[in-house]
Amino acid sequence: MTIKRALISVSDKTGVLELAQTLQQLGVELLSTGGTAKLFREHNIPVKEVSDFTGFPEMLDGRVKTLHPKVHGGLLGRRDLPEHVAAMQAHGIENIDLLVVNLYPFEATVAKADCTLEDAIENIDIGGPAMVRSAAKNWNDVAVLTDAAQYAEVTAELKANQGAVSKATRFKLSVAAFNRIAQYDAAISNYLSAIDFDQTESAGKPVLSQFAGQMNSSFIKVQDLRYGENSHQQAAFYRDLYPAPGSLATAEQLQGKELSYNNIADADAAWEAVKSFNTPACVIVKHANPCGVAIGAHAYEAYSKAFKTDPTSAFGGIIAFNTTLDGAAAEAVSKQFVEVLIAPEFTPEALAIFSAKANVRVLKITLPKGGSTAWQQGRNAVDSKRVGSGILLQSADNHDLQLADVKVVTKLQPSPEQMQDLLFAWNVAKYVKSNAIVFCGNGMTLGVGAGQMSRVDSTKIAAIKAQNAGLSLQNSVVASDAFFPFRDGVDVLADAGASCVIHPGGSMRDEEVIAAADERGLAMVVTGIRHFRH
Ligand code: 93A
Repeated sequence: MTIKRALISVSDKTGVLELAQTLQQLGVELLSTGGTAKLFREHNIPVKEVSDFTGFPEMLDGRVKTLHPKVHGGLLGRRDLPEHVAAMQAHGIENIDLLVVNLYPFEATVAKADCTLEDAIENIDIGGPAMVRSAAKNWNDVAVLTDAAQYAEVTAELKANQGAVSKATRFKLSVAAFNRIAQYDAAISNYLSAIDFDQTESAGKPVLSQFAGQMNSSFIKVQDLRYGENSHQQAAFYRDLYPAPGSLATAEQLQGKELSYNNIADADAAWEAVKSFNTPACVIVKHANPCGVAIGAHAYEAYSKAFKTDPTSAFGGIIAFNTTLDGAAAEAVSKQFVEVLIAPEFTPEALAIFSAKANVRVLKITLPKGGSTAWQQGRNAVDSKRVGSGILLQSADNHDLQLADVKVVTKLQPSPEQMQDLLFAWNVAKYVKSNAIVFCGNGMTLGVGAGQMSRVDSTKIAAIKAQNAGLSLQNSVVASDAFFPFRDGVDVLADAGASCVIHPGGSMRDEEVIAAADERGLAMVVTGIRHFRH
């Protein structure tokens, strides 16, 4: 299909002059709206105003520019149906073969701190999306460009084919166009749904409520996955339209096989956990749970300690660092079977070591800048979980416990070192599925009990795992993600060798639980915060 007439109407003028010049050289007639036509004229590119084409002026502050049957007929009319051709001829409607549109910048406008409701409304494009839909529907006869990033490829195709665009390209462009419109409408719907109308009226500026509108978040497909959690399940990976800096969706894969569904889920668990530490740390994840977590002076030390927690489970694990992976750490990691390796930076030595292991998936994720709360930036503000024909939403578990927030409730006080380990254990427990019990010592996990229905069983499992790894729990510290409903949980910890425990507190039987800790010679610290994770 050779392009003879193109309509170009763009808010973002990036790259549009080059595109128009190419079209002009190919003998394409150009139609444009006010601002775009002005730009072309300034650059001596011949152009016809849409208002001259339709015989109808742009009006109502530009709200009506292209909403005209000569435009929509020219985009929608089927070239293969004699009735369409005859109707178009009867009404003087000429074909428009190429549409180039990018929309009023609604998303960028509402992202500005001083955006008023009126600004937002004025930046809702009506004519642009209408034309894009017309052209995309009629993809068999019309090509549609909705993003400057598409210009280069299509220009190359036009030049190589004497001004023609293939059917496959037209279909691809149509899909991209409908995706763009879906995103755009979702952004509008999201924003307007989040407006608290009464508060906005009284404040005189937009007041947004926390959760309203979250459901219309727009996602972009990153890739189809070979299968889901199991090989009989189909799967795909979608990312947010605007991924947060430091989030998994911003990962750059430097080498290795294609990521699987489970790889992505586990990589996210490992990355979210590791970036919550503000000293060099390593997290090894298996089946969505950390099976080894440690901090150290550098990546090598952190990894060596994390690996010791549970070498058996670490086999085939996902390993994440929050610090540069250097040659020493890479050398150590390469001795084990690893599925995915994640770090914010890699030294050339580290990359060379892994390039010899072509299957290992190596992901680079740039850490967000901005001090101690930077790790929270790359997290989703809202967590979601599908339930039968519904969805549960909640704000993400971003609580960051500080030393000043905790209270010692026993006669025994933890030493400063023990307190550091307690805070470390507490942070790890946050990333372990409930019921979570995490024994630690010297900045590393010693035994992790995860995902049990009984807290006592989680404790027993954590102790068994420490024993299997040849680690002693004598004088260890331990974190529990939720309170102890009875004293039996405390007795099991004491039997295992723990000397200090951190937990939320707040049970009906707190007195009984604290008395048990005193009786067993444990120091107990309460946080007042719970970290269930399911
Ligand atoms: O105000 S509109 O919703 N009404 C229209 O009829 C219309 N036609 C094109 N916005 C309309 N457009 C948009 O104008 C395009 O989507 C594009 O973003 C912009 C280009 O205007 P100009 O060429 O004047 O800079």
